[in-house]
Amino acid sequence: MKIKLVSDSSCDVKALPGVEFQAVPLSISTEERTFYDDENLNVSEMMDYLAHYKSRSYTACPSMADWLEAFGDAEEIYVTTMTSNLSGTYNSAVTAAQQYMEEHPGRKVFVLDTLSTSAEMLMILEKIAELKQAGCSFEEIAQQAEAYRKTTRLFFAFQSLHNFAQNGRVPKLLAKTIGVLGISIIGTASEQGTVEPISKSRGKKSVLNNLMEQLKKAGYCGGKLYVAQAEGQELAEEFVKLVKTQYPNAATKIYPVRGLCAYYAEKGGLIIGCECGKA
Ligand code: X90
Repeated sequence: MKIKLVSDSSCDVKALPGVEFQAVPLSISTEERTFYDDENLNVSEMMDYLAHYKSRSYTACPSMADWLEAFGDAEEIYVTTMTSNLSGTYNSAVTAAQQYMEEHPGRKVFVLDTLSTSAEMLMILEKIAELKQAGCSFEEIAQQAEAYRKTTRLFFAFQSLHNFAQNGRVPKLLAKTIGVLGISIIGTASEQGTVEPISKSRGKKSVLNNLMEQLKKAGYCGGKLYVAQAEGQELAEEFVKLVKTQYPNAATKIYPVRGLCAYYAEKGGLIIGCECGKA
């Protein structure tokens, strides 16, 4: 049986060990250029270009055809998408899944709206891979992936919300209050899958301590913790160091974001996925 895991490119990885996997690119555009968030994208070149670009920029979700192409000829497909409350990605995946199953009776596609993205979505994908390798059935995996999603959380620390505001995904007024005086915003993915600001912090130390505090409040107590960073490697390392001093056994990982998350996280942004153990 041919099995495949598929997600949109906001998962920030290109491969998953031990399973067949494909990430479907979103795109990032200005009036002059379009960047596809695929294997060939040079993320730092895109970030430099955008930092100097003064006019409007925007993003677009994958089309139904993009999803169908990624499904290929697999018989059992597990799809994760970023939150349906900020993007059309989930809807296009569902439409593709319906068409795929109609055209190929007997094949199965499970589409999970993660109501999140990035590091939390990667943790869910890894869970699905783990369940498959443990021999779970399609129905068991669907049900357990949904249950696992409820135990994970996503937090972020961003130095700017300019691109979020420009695209109408957070209020313009909120974006104006940060980015000006070296202030960072800390926030989370809400239960509805929207951006929920928590607090503002000034200075590295205060950002890191504040983040740690929020994680603990959410029930974090040393589980898996992934940090996806947008040109914020140093800050990410300091954060993981802080986590490790309190939870030496935490399974942590730091890695660079791909294009879509780079666009929204902006320079210096951190996106943190973690197991919080609460359903
Ligand atoms: O359809 C599109 O054009 C894509 C829109 C994407 C909007 C969200 C991107 C999030 C990127 C930031 C993580 C922190 C906030 C998460 C809230 C769910 C990364």
